[in-house]
Amino acid sequence: MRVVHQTIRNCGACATLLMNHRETWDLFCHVVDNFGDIGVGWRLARQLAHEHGRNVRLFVDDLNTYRLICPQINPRLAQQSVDGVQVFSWGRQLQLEPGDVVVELFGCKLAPPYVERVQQRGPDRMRWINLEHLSAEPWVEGSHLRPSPQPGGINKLFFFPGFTPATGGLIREADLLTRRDAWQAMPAARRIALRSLNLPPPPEHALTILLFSYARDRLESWLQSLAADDRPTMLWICPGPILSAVNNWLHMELLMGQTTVRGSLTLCALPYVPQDRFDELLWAADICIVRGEDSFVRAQWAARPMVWHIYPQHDDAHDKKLGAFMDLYLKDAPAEVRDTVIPLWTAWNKGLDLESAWSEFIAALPQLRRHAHRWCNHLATQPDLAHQLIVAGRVERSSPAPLL
Ligand code: TRH
Repeated sequence: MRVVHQTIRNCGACATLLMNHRETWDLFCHVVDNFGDIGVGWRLARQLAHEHGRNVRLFVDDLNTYRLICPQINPRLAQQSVDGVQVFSWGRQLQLEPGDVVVELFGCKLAPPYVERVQQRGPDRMRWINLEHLSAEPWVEGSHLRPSPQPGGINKLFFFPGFTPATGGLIREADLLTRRDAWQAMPAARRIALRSLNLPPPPEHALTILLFSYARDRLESWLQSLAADDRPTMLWICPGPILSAVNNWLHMELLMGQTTVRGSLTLCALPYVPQDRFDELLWAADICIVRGEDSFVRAQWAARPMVWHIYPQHDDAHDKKLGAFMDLYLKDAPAEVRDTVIPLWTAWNKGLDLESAWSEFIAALPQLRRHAHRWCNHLATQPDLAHQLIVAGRVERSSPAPLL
């Protein structure tokens, strides 16, 4: 509540709006696979409720997956209040009147009776937004905020997150970078976080790596080289198929919460952790190996050297997306950064041998760290996604041409 009041004090327009009417925002999240869909939905729902004072209703079709990153969720309940957000099972949309703003995440399909009620309310009384996937491709700027006419005269607005001012930006809580800095300035915070996950304290000078990638080929030779290295490495392995790949190399089953050592390499299998704890792991690591969308964005806010394992698509569309992001990320980067990021990210994504690209990357860590900070500070000069979504939810949009 304190955050809400502070935001209200800082934003006259929001204050007027809130005094008159507390808007209800309906967010819809269909969990396709993994955690990215609910990861984005949950993060955004909390920010809209906490910082913007919206009455947020989050409809989710897979509460079991949701619970893994938010343990307060009871998958048996059709309706529950968690951290200031009303969480509904998917089917509850059939019984409820639509809110003032409806946000479909990633083009998920709403139930026809709910859509009919949206159409009945009409364009003057509500907004309908499709929050799209994140991409650094240049066409995103031209498609952001384009309306798509729907039967019943209401437009659906396409909202594209992105990395440039002409896009919808990235999710970033108002206090995120301050919290990160305060946390990193307190060695005790790191110690407590690691201890609470049963992780052994890293030896001095050890390299710490958070591994949250998709499964990939040729992981074994990389693990072998870490084990043979002079410098100790701690590998914090997130649950999922990547752990099975590590287990193949270990010839044993490392269970969640367990640790084992091979030469210079200490391998720790993490349990699922709530999103805020996940952020702390990114802040605690020297290198973040991340994937998909949300962890990829959070690693950028962590301002850490990172490797991005992009979500693989059947038609290889991900190659273009990866290239487009590297172009932006490395545009003003020093040569050592470009020359180490491109080979390692390419090798990681294509399942190639990693050893030479990895050792070059490690040799450039100080420059990579500086670059990660510069990039994070640059991104932070742009308005965050929730703020832009609020604006998109209230502005009359008649001028841009429809998106066909
Ligand atoms: O899990 P992801 O691969 O998710 C997605 C989905 O596959 C989605 O369908 C696809 O559209 C998208 O990628 C591109 O990766 P992502 O996006 O990084 O989401 C992971 C989320 O899970 C993120 O919010 C962090 C959270 N998380 C935790 O909170 N705790 C954990 O222990 C772990 C492992 C993850």
